[in-house]
Amino acid sequence: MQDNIVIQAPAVAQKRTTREWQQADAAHFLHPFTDFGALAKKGSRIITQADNIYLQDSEGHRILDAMSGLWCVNVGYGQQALVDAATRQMKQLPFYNAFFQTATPPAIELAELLAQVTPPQFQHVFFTGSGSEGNDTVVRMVRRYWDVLGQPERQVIISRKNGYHGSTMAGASLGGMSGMHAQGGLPIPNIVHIDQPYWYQNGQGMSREEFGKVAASWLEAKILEVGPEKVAAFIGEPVQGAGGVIVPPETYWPEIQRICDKYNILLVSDEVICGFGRTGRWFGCETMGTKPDLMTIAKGITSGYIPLGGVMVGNRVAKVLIEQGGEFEHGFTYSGHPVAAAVAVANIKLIQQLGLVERVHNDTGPYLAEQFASLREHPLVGETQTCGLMGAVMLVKDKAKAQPFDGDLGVGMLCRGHCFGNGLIMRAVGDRMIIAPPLVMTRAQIDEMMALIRRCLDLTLADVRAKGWM
Ligand code: PXG
Repeated sequence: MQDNIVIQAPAVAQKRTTREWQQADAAHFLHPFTDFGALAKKGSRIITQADNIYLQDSEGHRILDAMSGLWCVNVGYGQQALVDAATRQMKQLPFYNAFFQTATPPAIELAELLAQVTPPQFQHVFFTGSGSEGNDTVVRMVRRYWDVLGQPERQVIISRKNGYHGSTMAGASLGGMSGMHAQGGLPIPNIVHIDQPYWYQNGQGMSREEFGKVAASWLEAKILEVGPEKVAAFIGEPVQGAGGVIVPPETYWPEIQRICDKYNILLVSDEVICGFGRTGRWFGCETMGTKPDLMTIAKGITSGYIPLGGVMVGNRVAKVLIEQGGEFEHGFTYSGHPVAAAVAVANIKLIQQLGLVERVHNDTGPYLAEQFASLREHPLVGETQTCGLMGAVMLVKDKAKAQPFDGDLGVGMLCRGHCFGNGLIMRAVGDRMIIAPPLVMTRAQIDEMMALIRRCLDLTLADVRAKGWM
């Protein structure tokens, strides 16, 4: 006999009005990266459902989600295969841990599948619940690696200003966001930063290729400043996502790889955004031509349908930890969560079946690049960049001089407001307008998105002129 009391739980009380949702939200829900007081006064936008690349809010508005939720819904919304995988696994075994010499079939199957779709040096994975936990794991694992090898002084991890690696203590420390460092006593010790490879802002007067090499040389300078015998690893996103879709010059990453090799330093590729097809290859490091020792993964691994992250551990590190490491004293309740793993397996298989990586590489990626390049004719647009299905449009005051607007004017936020008002989700990072749409997006949907982007740029231009800012 089964003791469980079966209650027919109602779905969320969808009957409430927008105002009622907003009031309850303001009364109880502290949102991430949000000015709590300001949002409580203004009221949240309530998203109630979604399908394919479109969201719907509580007022019935249809919105084209050009940010894939938060860089994660790679297969788009409403994929039944993922829902079925979660349902089946929840019924069979909703949870068991992987701590005490146990494992569950979905986690094993996912580990095996990841070894197939990642570059060949990766045969092992350490699961976490998020990208931030993945990067905390990276910090502990690289320090442990050098410790086991008898070089405990190799503690320093070099990362980049304006990089984003998450919001835990180590993740935020690795990240180069000054606003985050200003809260909570960050960075933690032995994490140092170099400047980002942002050609449009810092490389004017040089070709992109020249600048790429100069920006990479900052890594070597930092290694020499710290002392090569103290440096454990370098970490970076192949393309900086949250920093504003900063696509580095083609010369940058090969030079970074050369420098890491020269000083025997571990290279870590944070693939939380760039992984699982975003750049038109399975992983961003393949697009950039590097061979990392570790890769952080999350987001697109489940297309955001359920939280999951991890670290792919390359043979160089895995061999040392497995053969000489003893117990690695690190892990999370949800490391290898069976339901999350089952959804990830279904998601990766769906990406394969739909040929999404190839589609982005051969078709929609190049098409988006062409469309974004055509935006450069617009009076507000200083530069555009794309990589696979991610893109950025930089709004500037004077195109000829590459002169930005005064940051306090909030031109990017103005443009974002027009996007919201016109049924398009696009993010503003300062005055850089960015997109990372679901990889299922078709050419016709790219056309639809471009028409909305053009309209919003025109509306922003009209505002900026009316205010006399340009
Ligand atoms: N690394 C990278 C490269 C990321 O983009 C993380 C790690 C952390 O992952 P979790 O799962 O812990 O959030 C991220 C997350 C934004 C934005 O505003 C970007 C992220 C998260 C929240 C907001 O673009 N990326």
